[in-house]
Amino acid sequence: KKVCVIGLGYIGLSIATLLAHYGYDVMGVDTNEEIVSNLNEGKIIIKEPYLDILVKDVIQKKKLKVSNIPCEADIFIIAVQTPINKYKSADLRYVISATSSILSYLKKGDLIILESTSPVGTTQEIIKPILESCDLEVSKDIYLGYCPEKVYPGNILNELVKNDRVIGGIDDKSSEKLKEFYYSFVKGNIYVTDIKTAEMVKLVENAYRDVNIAFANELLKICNEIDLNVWNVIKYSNKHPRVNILNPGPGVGGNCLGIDPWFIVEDNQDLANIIKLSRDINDSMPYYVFEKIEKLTINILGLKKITILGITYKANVDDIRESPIIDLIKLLKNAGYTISIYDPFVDEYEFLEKDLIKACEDSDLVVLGVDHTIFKDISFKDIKKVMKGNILLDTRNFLDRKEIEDVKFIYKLLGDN
Ligand code: SAJ
Repeated sequence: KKVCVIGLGYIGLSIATLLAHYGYDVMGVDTNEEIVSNLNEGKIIIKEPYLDILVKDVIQKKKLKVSNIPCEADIFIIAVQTPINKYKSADLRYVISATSSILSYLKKGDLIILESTSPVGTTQEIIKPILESCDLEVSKDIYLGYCPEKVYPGNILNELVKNDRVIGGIDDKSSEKLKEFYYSFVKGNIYVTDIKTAEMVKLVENAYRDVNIAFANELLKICNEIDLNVWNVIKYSNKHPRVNILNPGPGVGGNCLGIDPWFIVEDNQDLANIIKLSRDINDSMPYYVFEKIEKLTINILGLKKITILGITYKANVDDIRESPIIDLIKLLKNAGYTISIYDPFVDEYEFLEKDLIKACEDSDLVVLGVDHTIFKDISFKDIKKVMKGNILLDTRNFLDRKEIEDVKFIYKLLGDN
């Protein structure tokens, strides 16, 4: 069977590659010429474990082809981004143009799947009318469904296969076709429900995680005020069999948790209170870290240099989209701090140094922004030698306090006074 995947970001490229690996003839489509030409040469700019090896293999075997225009296929998967605009409202232009782009390639019997995380109602109210603007009728000539991805960046290829799916078809036949298709490569369970429920479930999963993290961040602020170590409070609370609080930190980033909850808020302004407040609490964290840095450096005279270790939105990925550390850097920059950054996952960014020691030269304060596993190997003794100051702020409770203090750093954990 032929599959055409529209959108070759983290999700689209991964699913296209996996399907090609499972024997489908796949056409991956992206309007970005650079992505297409790079992939055609077997080059991939996304850093995701094993993806580069698999992409090279399926491109070489010609099971995956890449182009900037779609082609005829039996199954079309739409996996483009659904960002929010400055009013926190879903920007569906990519979903709309992706759907429009396949119209002239559709034929009777085709199955169209929306995988992009979308506001409730998108498949029925936006995608269906566009598909029917050609002379094919949904449910009679072509089939339509929603199947969001639930993969975890850093472990995408594994989770694409292993995770359970909650999917919805526009009618029974569509659901049947969706189920058959996903069972051809998914090893998890596939639960079939109606489209709107499937759309809402995807939003709820990420909103749930966002609310839980906001709770942890609120606890951090409270514990700071009453001089308690929030990390211990959470650790011991989680010993209860029915309590599972996530980690506080410098804020919530990425393309999912900081965006998807707004799709619920937008459509339910009067009711979505906790969800909206949680977004605001999580968005306040970079400013909270900034204020902490101001306090820690208040007695330093003249230019103040801050070194940031890690700027991606979370550990062990290369993605800096919506990263709270990027927000922190903007605040520091506006306040006149000299900044240098060390993040081996990132190839290019203002203030980025390729060498850790160089990044720390003459620095007054080092901030651990992201808990990349490789940061465990850093020699803080070497860093200390080249620094002007001696303060280290750990925003993730990742480093070993004793080890850091042994080399004469003042170790501050986010939440400490
Ligand atoms: N974070 C915390 N504290 C925590 C966990 C995370 O502050 O305890 C922060 C991270 O540092 C990061 C942000 O939250 O900035 C988001 O990270 P994440 O670990 O929640 O995961 P994502 O955004 O990479 O992936 C999420 C996952 N959703 C859920 O687990 C419910 C993934 O399964 C989804 O497929 C993905 O969103 C998506 O594409 O929607």
